Parts: sequence; structure tokens; C-alpha cells
Amino acid sequence: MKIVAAKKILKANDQIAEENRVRFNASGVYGVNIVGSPGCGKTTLLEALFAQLNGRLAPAVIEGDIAGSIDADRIDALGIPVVQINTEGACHLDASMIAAATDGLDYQAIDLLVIENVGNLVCTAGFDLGEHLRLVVLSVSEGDDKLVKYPAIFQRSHALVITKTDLLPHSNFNIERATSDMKRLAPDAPVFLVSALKGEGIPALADWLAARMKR
Ligand SMILES: Nc1nc2c(ncn2[C@@H]2O[C@H](COP(=O)(O)OP(=O)(O)O)[C@@H](O)[C@H]2O)c(=O)[nH]1
Ligand SMILES: [Mg+2]
Repeated sequence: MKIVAAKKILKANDQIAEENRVRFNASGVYGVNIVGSPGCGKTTLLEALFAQLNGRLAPAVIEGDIAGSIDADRIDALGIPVVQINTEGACHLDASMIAAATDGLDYQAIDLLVIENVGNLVCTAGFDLGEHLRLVVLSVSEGDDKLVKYPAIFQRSHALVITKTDLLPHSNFNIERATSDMKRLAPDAPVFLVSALKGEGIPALADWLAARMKR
């Protein structure tokens, strides 16, 4: 019987992730890994961000989904290069999937590679993809207790985007609670309040991202 230790798989993933990062760095590509629950608003956030950053950056996108190409079609409609990864059941992307998806990508033509991970607050936390920045998205409709219940993903992110703030009047989501839990889990990570639907808070997030890329 063959037993494969999860630790070994993670170690192998870390190695490939590092190779991805070296390749991104060599071509001046900045990698962003977007994580969050299914339906929290990741793709809508990307659409709003790209509209805001229009002309300032040359992005490309990798969409991670169990099946289908709905999200990739949405990005394609914006005229942005996009690759869809279908994980066929796997609950997260891993570094080797990113290596395969970026094989043949015109690195010279892009400066920002956004990876929308599979919607999941658990599995995505353990897998470095080679990104420079991890953004965790939490929507008002999910509830403010998710930071306490799924701490790892928040701990390992560089910023928290609380989205669907237009729904605050219809919800008991406590912004102060979520913000202070994030401060405890990831003291250096800023918290952005946005409504991708209304475009609110998007300029501040776009400016912060552009500044991070310059650093
Ligand atoms: N009210 C509201 N709905 C939103 C917002 N952002 C996304 N949605 C809706 O939430 C649903 C899921 O959004 P989507 O971007 O596909 O989520 P994803 O699965 O995380 O990529 C869609 O029906 C969106 O229209 C927002 O800021 N406010
Ligand atoms: Mg999506």
C-alpha cells in the first residue's frame, strides 16, 4: 500500500510555487490570488477593478472553477486574456495548475496576473500558487463570523475585501467585528469596504493594488 504524506505534497507544491514566482519576477509580472467563498463576489469585484484600472495596467486572468467557463467568459467579454482551469472536483488551485495555465502566456504583454481561486475558505488556504499578494473576499451576506470560523485563510491574506456593502441595511453584518478580527489575525492587512455592484470603494482598492505592484 502506498501512503503519501500531505506534508510532502505541500512541500512539492511550495517548490513549484517558488518556480512560478521566479518566472513572474523575471518578466515583471505581479501575481494576485483572489480567494473567498462561492458567490462572495470575486468575479464581479474583478470586473469592477479592471474597469477602474482600465489603461493603467495590462492584466491577464486565470479562472479556477470545478467546471464550466462562465467566469472566464465574463473576463473574455472585457477583452482581457484569460485561461480557465477546470479542477474537476478539486476544491482549490495548486501551483502546478498555475504553471500549466501560464505555459505559453505572453509575459511581456502583461504586468498583472490575477488568479481567481476556486470558491472555498478552507482548502485554498494551504496552497501557495506563486502569487505576490493574496486577497480574501468576504461578502456581507455570508456573515461576520467567518474570520473566527475559518482563521487560516484570513491569517494568510494580505488584505481583506468586504464586499456587497450595499446589502448592509438588510443584514446584521458587523463591520467593526470583522475588522477587529482581521486586525487580530493579520495585523498588517488593510480592510477595504466595497460594493462592486455600485462601484463604491473600488477606486481606493485599485490605487492600493497599483501602489503594491510598484513596491
Ligand atoms: N448586492 C450585491 N451583489 C453582488 C455584489 N458583487 C457581486 N454580487 C452578486 O453576487 C453573485 C455572485 O457574484 P460573483 O462575482 O459571480 O461571485 P464569485 O462566485 O465569488 O465569483 C452575483 O449574483 C453577483 O451579481 C455586490 O457588490 N453587491
Ligand atoms: Mg467567480
